[in-house]
Amino acid sequence: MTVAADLDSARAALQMINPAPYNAEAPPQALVGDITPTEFHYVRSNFALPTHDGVLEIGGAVGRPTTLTLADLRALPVHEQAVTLECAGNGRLEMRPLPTGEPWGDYAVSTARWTGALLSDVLALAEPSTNGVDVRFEGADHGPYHLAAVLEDSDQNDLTFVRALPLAVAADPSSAILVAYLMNGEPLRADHGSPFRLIVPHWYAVASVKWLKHIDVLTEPYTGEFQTGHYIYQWPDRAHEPVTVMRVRARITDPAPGAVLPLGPCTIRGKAWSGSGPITHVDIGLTGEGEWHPAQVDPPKGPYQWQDWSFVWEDGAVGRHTLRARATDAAGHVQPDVPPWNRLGYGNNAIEVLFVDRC
Ligand SMILES: Nc1nc2c(c(=O)[nH]1)N[C@H]1C(S)=C(S)[C@@H](COP(=O)(O)O)O[C@H]1N2
Ligand SMILES: [Mo]
Repeated sequence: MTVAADLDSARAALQMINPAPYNAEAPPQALVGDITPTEFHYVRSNFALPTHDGVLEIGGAVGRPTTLTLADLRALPVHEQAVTLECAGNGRLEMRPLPTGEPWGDYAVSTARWTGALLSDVLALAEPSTNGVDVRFEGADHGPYHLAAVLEDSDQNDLTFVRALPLAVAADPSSAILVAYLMNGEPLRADHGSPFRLIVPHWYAVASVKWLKHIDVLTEPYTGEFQTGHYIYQWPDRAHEPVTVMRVRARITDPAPGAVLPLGPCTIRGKAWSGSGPITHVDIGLTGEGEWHPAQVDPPKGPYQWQDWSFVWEDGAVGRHTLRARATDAAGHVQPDVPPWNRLGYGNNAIEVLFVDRC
């Protein structure tokens, strides 16, 4: 197949929301299983697909500047884990007033099995300086970015995708950050960051830099368009904050919104996840503002992936019913009723509301 035909077939099952740069939501089937098949995994890219020369360069404040190929990464101890990635803009369309930005519904979330080397092992090869503060991760993708905030170092006509993490987080093996080269057991596809990318569990997926090209240890905190320009919660009434870990959230996967259900017991199912601890409770509301009923929450199948929950609804009468699912995580975070509005529309984890009719 040609490269273009390959791309078209990789994208066929997604709901495209922007052709260039290519952004697409997952179909509802993406949320059914533990693992999202690769062809159903959402895609979010800020620039056109780049070419990557296959070499990862590690430099900056390090004792031993290092270059690594895919073969070098494969030679390091192999780590594999399922990771739920959610775009920080997921759910933006429900915020009012509507923020600018990609018009994501609620399907910019998926879970894949990622395989790679631990970032802490990769960094150790280069011997980061003890006065390192941040680690800067640069993708191979770049181009014009008309949304650029006015930052001193930003050239709107040729920005590169760069993100940073604190060195203490990046160098800690327990952060379980991967330089991943397999997705669901296969080499990464172009849209997902081939030949290798960062996978940062628990963080909104903006941290998981695709087409990883350069890693640099910095002795000053990093500032840049995708770190301190965008991906900031610009709250109307309090200090701005960087977008970091995923906020607690549940989705109802079954029944579908607007479904017409026959009378009799009916099982409501869904997924729930949080970047700050496993999900401890999911509660179901059947009457708008009324009572909550506990759902059964399955234990996590891994530390970085969404959990299943279910609730048997015994006795819905004929007519329209409103369903709500509200998750709580181990840190005690609970989903809010109203989207936490911020100017760029990040982190909408408001309780999902849908209606079904029983007949
Ligand atoms: N190099 C690079 N990495 C990137 C991005 C990008 O535009 N360029 N987008 C980020 C954002 S905002 C998201 S949500 C995830 C999406 O990963 P996926 O396309 O594999 O689902 O990639 C992140 N990594
Ligand atoms: Mo994102």
